[in-house]
Amino acid sequence: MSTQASTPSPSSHRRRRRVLRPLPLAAAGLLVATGVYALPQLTPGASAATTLRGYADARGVRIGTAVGDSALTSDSSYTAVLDREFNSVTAENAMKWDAVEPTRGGFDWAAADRLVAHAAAHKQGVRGHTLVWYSQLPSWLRNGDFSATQLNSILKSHIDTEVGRYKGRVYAWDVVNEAFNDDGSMRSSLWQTKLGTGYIANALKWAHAADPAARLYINDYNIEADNAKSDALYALAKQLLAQGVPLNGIGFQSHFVVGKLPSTMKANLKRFSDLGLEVSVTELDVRIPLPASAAELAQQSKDYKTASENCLGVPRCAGVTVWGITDKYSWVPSTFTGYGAALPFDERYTAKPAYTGLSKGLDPKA
Ligand code: G2I
Repeated sequence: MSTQASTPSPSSHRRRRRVLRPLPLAAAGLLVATGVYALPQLTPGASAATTLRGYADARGVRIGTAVGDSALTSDSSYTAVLDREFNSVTAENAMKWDAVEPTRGGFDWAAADRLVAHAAAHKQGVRGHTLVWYSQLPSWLRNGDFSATQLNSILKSHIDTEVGRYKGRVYAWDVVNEAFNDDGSMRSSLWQTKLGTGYIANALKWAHAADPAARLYINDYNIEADNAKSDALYALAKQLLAQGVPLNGIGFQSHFVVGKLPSTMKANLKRFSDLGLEVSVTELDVRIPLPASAAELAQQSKDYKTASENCLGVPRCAGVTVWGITDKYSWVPSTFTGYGAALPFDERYTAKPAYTGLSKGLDPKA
């Protein structure tokens, strides 16, 4: 059984045989030039070694954060920390279906474009989140009563358009998000019900055709431990790879409760890495029952360190993304009543012990 509390519902066709983590930065540049491997915009020396991004740059990995559009556009304290500490960004909501295609064929790229432009200006890579999900679908799509044929072509056209728009500017996509139930069965969704599990392979193939260099992920929560859900995903990933489907990585969201990191996390990530897949921690946060005590903040620091080490200690770990910078804007308190304080910075942008824990987890010399 998972030790995590479950997250409530809110919320080249072959695998590449490279080892990501120890790749020297000079070699990374060379491979980018040859088109074999795209790890864009890592900028060694661009940031002080003692920032999160300084440590991550030195290791050739990503330290990312989810970014909300309102904070990006209205809070200069927020952007100062964002640009000092992170070499990767994920749109917290701006690239989801309801945000980009609110009416059929009517696209609104304003917020997504803002983030992609900000990232380019600050030498940050972009993780795209997310193309196929059961949640945050616009009402025209949810209520459209489309046939399987229509839905298939709607999905293809959405993926072609969104991935195509950001071709070369998004280094990895969460193509499929949260496709499984905790017991390992497929989650009931518009896609699963109308199209069957084959929608996953199709989505990956379409995304690959739209941007062959982007790393294509399946992303989920409660798969950090060795459990029924991660077993089911492992079986699917193995099958997709055997079929030559362009799956490049698995995203482990990692929404944890303080003191309850699964003890099997590292071994579990390693078994996916052993398949030749990249692994990434994509949405890390560690929530605490409020008010947080000094002991809980100290434990949270250890949890951030352990979670990042659990990924970076595995071959093919591409990096760690936290699901927000500051407790000021975290999704946690509105979803888990009585919990909060889940992120590395407090509401006033003071670094918490968790920041130090995350730094230690990233530090190549630690
Ligand atoms: O729920 C946490 C995350 C779980 N994994 C997938 C992620 O995409 C998900 O992110 C959260 C965002 O952090 C929230 O900000 O996804 C939620 C939606 O499922 C986001 O919340 C929504 C609010 O529920 C809406 O009321 C709001 O309109 O954000 C929307 C845009 O601000």
